Amino acid sequence: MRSLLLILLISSVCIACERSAQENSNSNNSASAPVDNSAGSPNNNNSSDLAVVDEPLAEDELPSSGTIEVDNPWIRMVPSVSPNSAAYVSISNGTEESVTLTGISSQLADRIEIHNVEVDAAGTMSMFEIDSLEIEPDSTTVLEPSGAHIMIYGLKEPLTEGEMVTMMLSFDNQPPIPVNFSVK
Ligand SMILES: [Cu+2]
Repeated sequence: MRSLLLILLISSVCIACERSAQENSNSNNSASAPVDNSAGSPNNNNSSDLAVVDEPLAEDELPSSGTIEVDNPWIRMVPSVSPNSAAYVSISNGTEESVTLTGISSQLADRIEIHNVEVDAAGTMSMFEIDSLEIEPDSTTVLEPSGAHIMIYGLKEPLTEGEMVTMMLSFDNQPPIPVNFSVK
């Protein structure tokens, strides 16, 4: 029964994820339409220059920072009736030693766990708690929808779209890092 509930929950999270990805791409399309209409204007050239500048460096070109860095931290917006949500973030280990994420704490919720997902032979995805998540030296571990994630149980207050929520990431051999997650 418990695992059935988990499966239902992860499927609804995945469906919500796909829907929001679709909405994003739709809104991107409509936002870019006016630019297409003004083809040949100087603005058009500027935007393509910017696109080149914005292109992220390949992972192996990133300078070694010597520290732990996070990118794109966000929490999934859920309706106020939903007590649970999930959070995602990319964690880069710029140190020369392997670093292990050991936990997440916040006033936001009753319980926060690190989860991973697996797909069985029938293609059914389920999620399960893991004690920790290792990040190799000079590498980035991405927590993302349909992959490893931060599971949030028992929200103390409903989430508000656009708000920032601080959660503390703890590691085995590094000081804890406070991270501002944006609700979206
Ligand atoms: Cu989960």
